[in-house]
Amino acid sequence: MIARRDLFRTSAGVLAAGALVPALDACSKSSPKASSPGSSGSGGGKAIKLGFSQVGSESGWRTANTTSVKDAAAKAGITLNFSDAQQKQENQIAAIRNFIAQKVDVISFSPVVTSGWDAVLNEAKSAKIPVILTDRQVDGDPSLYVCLVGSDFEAEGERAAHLMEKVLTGMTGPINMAQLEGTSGSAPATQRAAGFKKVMAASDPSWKIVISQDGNFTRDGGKQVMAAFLQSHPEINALFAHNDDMAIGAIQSIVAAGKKPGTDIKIVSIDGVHDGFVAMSQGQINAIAECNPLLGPQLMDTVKAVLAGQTVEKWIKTKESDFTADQAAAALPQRQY
Ligand code: GYE
Repeated sequence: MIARRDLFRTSAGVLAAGALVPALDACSKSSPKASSPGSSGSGGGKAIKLGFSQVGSESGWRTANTTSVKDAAAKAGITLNFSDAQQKQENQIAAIRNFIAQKVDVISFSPVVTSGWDAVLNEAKSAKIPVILTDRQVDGDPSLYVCLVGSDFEAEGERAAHLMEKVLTGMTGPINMAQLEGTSGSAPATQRAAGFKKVMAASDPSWKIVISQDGNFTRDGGKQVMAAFLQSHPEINALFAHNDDMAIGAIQSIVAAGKKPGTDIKIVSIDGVHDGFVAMSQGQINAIAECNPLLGPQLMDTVKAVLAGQTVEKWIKTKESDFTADQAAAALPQRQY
């Protein structure tokens, strides 16, 4: 039996956090489908079948996450049935039903929005297939999934606000901030906004968010929404974007409006993908709160542990860092996504 501590320490040095739950609590106690630890992979035995429903391909973060999941499954000898939901909840529900019909051993998905999952998760429960959430949370019955492997988005919002405090240090006059929100109803959009607001409320009272809107985590969304913001609110001098891709889209509209991104409009975003780091090294993004998409190895470790009947943490968090523009050029060559 592998010790739990070792199990959740990945090569990236990521540590588990949160409450311990029996891995089979939600689903597979009565009929564990898995074989003993080590039955998958290069040795003998049948490979574990994992059904994975991805949100889509809206951002650089998502692309890196998809690659990480696919690579880690291959490395772990897990047979992956991968399905792309194109940012639509109905596609994810259909994919999960499909996985149930195919009798996969485990289902994992990154829920596009937080609500509306209990019915399909109950179907998985009836089929005794354990469900592991990855990346994003749901707000329904927590007994319907074993655990979540993913980031603390509220903490990311708080970290982004602290970075904004740093970036705005020394600026005089009112701060008229714009916010580009991620997909409405998604965990990262709701929680990043909440974390940011919480810190902001305790910061300089001259800060205000003058406008905030959904840019759907895409470059094009960020570009379109920022163009509209600049029309209606030419006084904007700071931007909080819920991801790098929207910040990069916004930069195009800021330039088109004859302003200098990173100077006339200070920009803080979240993720830390390659293109975000490039924009930061050019001074167009002032700071980034990292959100690590490389969840594949942790997810595969968790899949094996759950099927082996081991106890896992209810929320397996990821370790992340903060970066400001002055650190970007030096950090860029080491970035893994
Ligand atoms: O920040 C964004 C992506 O759920 C953490 O989704 C993820 C977010 C990520 O589209 O770029």
